[in-house]
Amino acid sequence: MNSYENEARRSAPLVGERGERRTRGGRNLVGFPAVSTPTRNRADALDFLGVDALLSEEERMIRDTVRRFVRERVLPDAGGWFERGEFPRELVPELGKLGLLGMHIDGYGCAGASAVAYGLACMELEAGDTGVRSFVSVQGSLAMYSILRWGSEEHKREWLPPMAAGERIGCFGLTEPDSGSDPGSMRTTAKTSGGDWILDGTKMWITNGGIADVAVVWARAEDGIRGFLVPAGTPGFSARDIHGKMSLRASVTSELVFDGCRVPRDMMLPEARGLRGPLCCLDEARYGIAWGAAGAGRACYEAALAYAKERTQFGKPIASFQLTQRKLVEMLLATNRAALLALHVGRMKDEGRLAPEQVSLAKLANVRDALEVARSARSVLGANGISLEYPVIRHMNNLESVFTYEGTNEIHTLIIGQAITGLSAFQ
Ligand code: TGC
Ligand code: FAD
Repeated sequence: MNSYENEARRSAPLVGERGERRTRGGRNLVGFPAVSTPTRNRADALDFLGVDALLSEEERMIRDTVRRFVRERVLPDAGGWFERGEFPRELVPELGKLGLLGMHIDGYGCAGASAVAYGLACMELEAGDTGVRSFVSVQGSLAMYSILRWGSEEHKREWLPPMAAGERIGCFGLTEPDSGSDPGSMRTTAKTSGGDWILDGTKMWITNGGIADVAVVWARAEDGIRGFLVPAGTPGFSARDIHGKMSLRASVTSELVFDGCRVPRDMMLPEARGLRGPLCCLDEARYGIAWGAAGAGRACYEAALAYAKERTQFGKPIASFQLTQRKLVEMLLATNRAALLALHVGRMKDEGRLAPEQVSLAKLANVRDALEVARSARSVLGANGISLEYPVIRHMNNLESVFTYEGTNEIHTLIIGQAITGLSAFQ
């Protein structure tokens, strides 16, 4: 805040919160009856549409707690983790302590927060780094939610409390080398043998795979697609981390191999039948991603705005050039739209009226917008835009993965297309 703004705040008693003139005893200072003459409201560059005011006090408190955690524990090291291709495993128990793992699950040691509160947490985490939000999404919305939704009571009691505390890590194996957008074509099989299940096949691009204590694995059984819990160390199950990634570098991504992997009969998730099993879990994670992407976009906009005001060329701050202002305003439009959309679908989810195709719209729109914001912010930073000294190139590269995982841009377009036309492009 500059000294002029400081002074304006100090003399505020005569001006109400909404900008209306305050009077003393119903009369103005020269003794005439009070006439309300509203002053001009002003938008805040960092919360232009005042979305903050749409949150409850409790929601703001949760958001601020996660924001502080990100400022203290994520931002100082995020560039280094990305450069070294390192997932900050030491953060896992801290995420558990904050109640962010399985945050919107009720019971079993989980925080039982609202969908909006969970969304706000995803937004703040991804404003730090997509890898941290991805960890939280996979742990809570994919692995833990699969167990909650489709597991037996014993599965829930055994796995959910330690996963909520960050003492155990989960992963979610749906994608295969030849089966990505079309998981219905999966080749991993589950066959019964002597009262056990035998799993054979390969899962690819699995977040947390190499560090997971338990894998939720989707496989084709005689009666269709079923889900299984496979603890790390089970004979016939191995994980190999994927290297050479130029995106999501602060995240473990692995290949899971099942070679005659024998698991006891009761390790099947009894309630999941067919492709609906994994797809219901994807709805949960896609919802969090819509919020997360809004956070990544916001971080890029804020970095670009600050840089443009500081950086001088041709004797002026680059923020004064019309072409730069246009970029900043386009970023502002996108980030405000994203925050409003995320909050809107969050409220719908809390009211129990959010449809999967609406989640697709939010994921598609917010990730696409965040990627555009990141690319534009990168150009505002010039050469510094490619340096890990600034967060922008990291977010930009990370968002390329977010654009692809949990349903690509094209798949969500076709899901929405099917919803509005009644015609499937897939079959
Ligand atoms: P289709 O015939 O349409 O549906 C099969 C059954 O599933 C039901 N269903 C859904 N249920 C809940 N939520 C949804 N979103 C659902 N979509 C479909 C459907 O009602 C049906 O049920 P039933 O009981 O009648 O059998 O299936 P399809 O084979 O035509 O495929 C549809 C398609 C293409 C939309 C789907 O396969 C799809 O979404 N593909 C994208 C795959 C994907 O998103 N993979 C993500 C893997 S996990 C990941 O990326 C984690 S990233 C890490 C991180 O999050 O950080
Ligand atoms: P493909 O399906 O081969 O698609 C290639 C291109 O073809 C895309 O542009 C796609 O949109 C397009 N395409 C495909 N079908 C159509 C169509 N019908 N019409 C038009 N265009 C089409 N998976 C998991 O199961 N668990 C995880 O934890 C996980 N984590 C991941 C982490 C990272 C960092 C990444 C990058 C991926 C992860 N995935 C995970 C996998 C992810 O879900 C898949 O990459 C994604 O579903 C797309 O599959 P694919 O890469 O095989 O691409």
